[in-house]
Amino acid sequence: MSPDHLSAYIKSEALQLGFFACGISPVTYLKEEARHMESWLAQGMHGEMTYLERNRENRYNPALLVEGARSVITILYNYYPDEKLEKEDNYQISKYAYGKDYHYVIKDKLSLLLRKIEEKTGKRKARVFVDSAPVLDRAWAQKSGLGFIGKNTLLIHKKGGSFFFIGHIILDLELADDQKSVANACGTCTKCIDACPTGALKPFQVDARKCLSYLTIEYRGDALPQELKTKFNDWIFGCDICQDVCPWNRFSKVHNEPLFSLSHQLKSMRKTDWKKLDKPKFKMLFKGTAVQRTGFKGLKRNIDFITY
Ligand code: B12
Repeated sequence: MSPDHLSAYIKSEALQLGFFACGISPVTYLKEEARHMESWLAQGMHGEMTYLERNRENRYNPALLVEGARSVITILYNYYPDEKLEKEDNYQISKYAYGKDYHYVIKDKLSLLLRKIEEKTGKRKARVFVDSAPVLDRAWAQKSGLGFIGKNTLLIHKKGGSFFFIGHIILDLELADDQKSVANACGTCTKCIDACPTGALKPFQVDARKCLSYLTIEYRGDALPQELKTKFNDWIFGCDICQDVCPWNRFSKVHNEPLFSLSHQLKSMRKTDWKKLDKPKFKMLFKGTAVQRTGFKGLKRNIDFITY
């Protein structure tokens, strides 16, 4: 099968599996992105996410992650929900964490896609990646023509918005790549920057130390910064503000993954319930979800911080 036919086959199988979009890029060294990441790290903008300091060369060069790597296949998986948490008398959790943990859901699907590829090409040297690996997910999505990097630093698809997860298969297969790149389409809009309650955003740059997503999920300290106490806007896990205000998200479409749907128990929670949250209830509500990353102790810290 020629690289062109194989690429067309891979993309149609990816859409069959429910992915919103699929793009392909040849493995290259991410020189520009490396420069930006080095300066971002040097300014300490990653806060306590020291894992971002490790494996830097792997992050900039996928050929170090998979022997003989030739192509990066990138998928977008939609998580925009039909039902959202009630805003009235309630605390907020990011839409990406409503249902089951996306790392497992997407890894399973990418493994299925890899099997489909190997049915055509025989066994490959290949690995699947979603979020937690030393791979610059948005950079490969952009290089594969799947969208542009917005001023909120997220990958924005012009027909679908930004409520997507990004995943990859990096493999030793020469493929026809998507030569097209999508030009930035933020124009003069600064809605995300203006709406961020903590001023964490500058055009194309997040100071993670001020980002509510970082503070509610990644920051492990016992005490959250007092000066930001009134800025949490009821967010207790993650934050969607810079996406909710983005005009490109008027194109968001409801996802097709039942595992990402809100449970009725979570839907029925209100502020009094959150204040009374105990470990057994936490387990019942969040087993197998991304909220496990902050754990009961972390979520309780976030709730107490904005409640008392
Ligand atoms: C660390 C991290 C965070 C950190 C830091 C965020 C950040 N922007 O870096 C925190 C905890 C704050 C965070 C928050 C969120 N995250 Co996060 N995060 C990551 C992670 C693990 C690494 C990102 C990274 O490498 N950052 C390094 C810095 C340097 O990146 P950067 O400042 O954006 O700059 C990059 C580019 O913009 C580019 N760049 C910057 N300036 C310029 C200028 C030029 C000229 C060029 C060419 C390039 C360039 O180069 C840099 C390197 O790629 C990725 C997964 C992955 N492995 O990539 C997920 C990831 C980016 N997050 C994701 C999500 C969903 C979120 C949240 C929406 C979750 C939530 N609702 O709470 C928020 C959004 C906040 C925001 N506006 O970014 C998704 C984004 C999907 C998408 N559509 O883009 C990802 C891709 C995970 C996934 N696989 O789906 N996240």
